[in-house]
Amino acid sequence: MPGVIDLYRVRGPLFAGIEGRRDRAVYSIIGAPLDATSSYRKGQRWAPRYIREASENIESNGYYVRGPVIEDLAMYDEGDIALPHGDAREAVDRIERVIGEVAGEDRVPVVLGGEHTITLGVLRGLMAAGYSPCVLVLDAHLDLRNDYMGEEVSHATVFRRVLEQVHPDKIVYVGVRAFSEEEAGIAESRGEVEVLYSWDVERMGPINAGTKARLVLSGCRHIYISIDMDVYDPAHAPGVGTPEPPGLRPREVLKILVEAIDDRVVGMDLVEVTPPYDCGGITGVLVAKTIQEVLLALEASRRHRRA
Ligand SMILES: [Mn+2]
Repeated sequence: MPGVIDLYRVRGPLFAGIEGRRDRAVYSIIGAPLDATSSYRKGQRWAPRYIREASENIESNGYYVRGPVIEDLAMYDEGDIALPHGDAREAVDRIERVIGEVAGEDRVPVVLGGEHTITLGVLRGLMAAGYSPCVLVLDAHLDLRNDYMGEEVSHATVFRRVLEQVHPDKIVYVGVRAFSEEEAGIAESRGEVEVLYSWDVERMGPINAGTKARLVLSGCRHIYISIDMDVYDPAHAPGVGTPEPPGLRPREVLKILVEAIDDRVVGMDLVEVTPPYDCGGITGVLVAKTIQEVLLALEASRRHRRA
């Protein structure tokens, strides 16, 4: 029987306000507060707490996903990984070790960044746990430079390192609209990379774009999702490290996601939220809503498979 303390105690912020139980968890919420290499706006290290706080203050039902609500999910909020602020390589190594353990215990890591560089550590951790997932990336950028200002492990190079060191079965980008010539060349020359540019999404509409992404992922045994919040138009997500107008609208992004994904997802990250540059909490509530809609889509897919 719950005591008075359970009625009146407040702990947190915790993702969606849910403390959860680790021994029963399917999803592990983990913060990776890194902003070591941010080239324009810094402050991604403040994002995990900011996202949790916003997530405690939105409603728990889905927008496109009907049925499950967020309280139905077996979630556990692990807290944040302690990361050194000036050392991206050491941070990536620590993330790899933590995620390797979480995935090895059969939980799906839901990682709150942090700059985009953290994705390299999460994917390495999943590989250490025996997964070789396809990767669905929502991002305004390709992040395929070989180095950025001499740094090889950086938010601007993260998927070049992923291609070299992690070898996913396939990478599918959605919403890309900003890249250098070098990056476009890499994307074109690698057979495992598919790009649905922002203008493709505009032409096809979100349902067809989601269906296209699903088709590309159809042969994949496992899927990893990386969502850079700058995929949204800066009007909807101003609090990001490198905003790039014009971008996708919230209903487009959510529709694409729910069309494209299912319970083959073994991990995800939400990156580049930069609270000091947010306005009125817009980016905070949108990132919380995005995570929630994805988790509900995965839960609906699990239920459908069991039925
Ligand atoms: Mn980006």
